[in-house]
Amino acid sequence: MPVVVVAAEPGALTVDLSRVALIIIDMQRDFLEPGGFGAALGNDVSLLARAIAPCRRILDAARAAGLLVIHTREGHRPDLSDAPPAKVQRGPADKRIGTEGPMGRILIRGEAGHDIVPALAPLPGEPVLDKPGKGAFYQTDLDLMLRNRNVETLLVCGVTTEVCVHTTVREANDRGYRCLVLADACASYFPEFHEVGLRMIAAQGGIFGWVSTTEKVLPALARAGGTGPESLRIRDE
Ligand code: TIU
Repeated sequence: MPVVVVAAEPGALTVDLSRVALIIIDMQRDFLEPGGFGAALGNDVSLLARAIAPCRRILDAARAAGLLVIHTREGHRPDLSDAPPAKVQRGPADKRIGTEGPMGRILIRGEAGHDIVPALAPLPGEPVLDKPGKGAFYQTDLDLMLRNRNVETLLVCGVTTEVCVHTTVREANDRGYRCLVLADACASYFPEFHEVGLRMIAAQGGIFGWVSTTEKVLPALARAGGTGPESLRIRDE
């Protein structure tokens, strides 16, 4: 697999494509469609739709390049035994985690709302990681999966930028992974939080990681198949 250089903030990042994984955070109906957890929190869920097409483009490219693709879902066991009371006991009583909504029980594994949106449905063999918290490392085997495959760089996309994406990037950064966050493939219910969240990642010399776009990363991934621009290649291994 080639080593490529990707344009990013705060500076270009050299990426060994043999050690990259794509992680798509929580692109679930519960966050993106009316009647789910995002809506129960009082949000305009339509704001997240803009991330679907860029996520799909990077997903297709990652699959074509043979990268490890990991999908995450935030949610809880039907008996709520893994849901902290402090998380459940928020908001109006009829719109809390575990209550019935139009897509089934809110944020509960196995319910329709917990599913990943059809455009980004995982393929057989792609790990789907169920997480009880905002961060994808908390109480999951993600770190083990990445270390077993010698992953050093994470391409990160999904929702929401300042909540589950940010928490995951912070967790990954502390564990020694290099995170390359794809701005257009992330979204927030609060556009200003999206913008500031991304700036927080790249500020101070990249205090949490790097920020780029699908447009900049796609040609680099194409190098894995030998078709991307030669100018992006540092060396083939
Ligand atoms: N509320 C909000 O912005 N996000 C979440 O609750 N979870 C995720 O970000 N996935």
